[in-house]
Amino acid sequence: MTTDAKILSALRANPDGVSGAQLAEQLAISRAAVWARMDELRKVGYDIEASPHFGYKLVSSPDALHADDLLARLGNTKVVGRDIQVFEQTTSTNDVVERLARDGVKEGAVVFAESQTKGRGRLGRKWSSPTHKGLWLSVLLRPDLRPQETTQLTVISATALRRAIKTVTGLSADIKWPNDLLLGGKKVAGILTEMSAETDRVRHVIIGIGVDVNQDASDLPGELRPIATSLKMESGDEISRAELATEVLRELDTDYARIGTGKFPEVADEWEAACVTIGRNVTVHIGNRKFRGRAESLDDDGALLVRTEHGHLERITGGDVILEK
Ligand code: BT5
Repeated sequence: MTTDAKILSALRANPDGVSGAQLAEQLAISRAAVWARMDELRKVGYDIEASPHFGYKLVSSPDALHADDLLARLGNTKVVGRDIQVFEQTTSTNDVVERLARDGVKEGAVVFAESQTKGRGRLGRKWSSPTHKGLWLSVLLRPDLRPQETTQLTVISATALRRAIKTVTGLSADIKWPNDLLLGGKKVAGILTEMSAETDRVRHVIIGIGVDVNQDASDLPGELRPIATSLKMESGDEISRAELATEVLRELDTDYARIGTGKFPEVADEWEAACVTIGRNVTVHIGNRKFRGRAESLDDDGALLVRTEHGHLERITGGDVILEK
């Protein structure tokens, strides 16, 4: 953890205040250095009171995402969030993480951007990423999985994201296979899983997560208004993006560990219970191919099993699954 992350951690652990002397001792730096760091933190929007009596006290945190703050809030995780970077703007956080992956960075690295100029969905679609309104992040993983098992990672991302949203807002999102979270039938989050693999071995996987957090209806592009929503629009409250971001990473770390210890079936059960696709009649589009059927369940790799009109069981790992009315 950086010095700033340690300071923010200590301030959060001591809501009534912590003395400069105590902080200096804990961090093995001088009291003047503590004072200088507090000044820097104030410049990026932290409201920190200083009194001779109570020492330093954190009054409020800015809405902007700040890597040190996220690290401090997250504390120790097994893998996800070992390293966090925040960019004010980037093309796509998945591109940034792709470069980290090629540079050999360890799994668990996370990149957030306050806005993306080329945020993308699957199949080259655009992802709207307005500044400071949502969470736009990507996570680098190097799982011990075969390429065909990586759908498991989209599944765990959806369950992790769903729990994080529930904890922070109280809202229960529905999951639509494979990568959408819906509130009131409208999309509030999407997941883009990109993989680099050899024939039978995954090199790395990038999980891109987009969550619409504090948009008002007027922040949504016209074409998205009928189909998208935000946590603020659904709950009526402005949501702390830093708190949600921390919770998402913590839950993802938990579910990633569940995969590593052979507990994917447990996650799959949780996913199925929240899924609006299972048990529904669907139309499946894969490239130029289109067929109808009934979504039955997830298999052990996380693929969707669809019983076609002709009675065959099809295993779906990509494409679009449209729910019929
Ligand atoms: C997805 O694709 O849902 C995956 C979205 C992943 C976005 C994250 S943000 C961080 C990381 N960096 C990236 O560049 N991407 C990831 P898909 O299922 O193909 O859905 C795309 C469709 O969702 C679009 O065609 C629109 O109809 C709709 N859409 C676009 N922006 C949206 C938004 N902000 N909220 C809800 N729906 C949106």
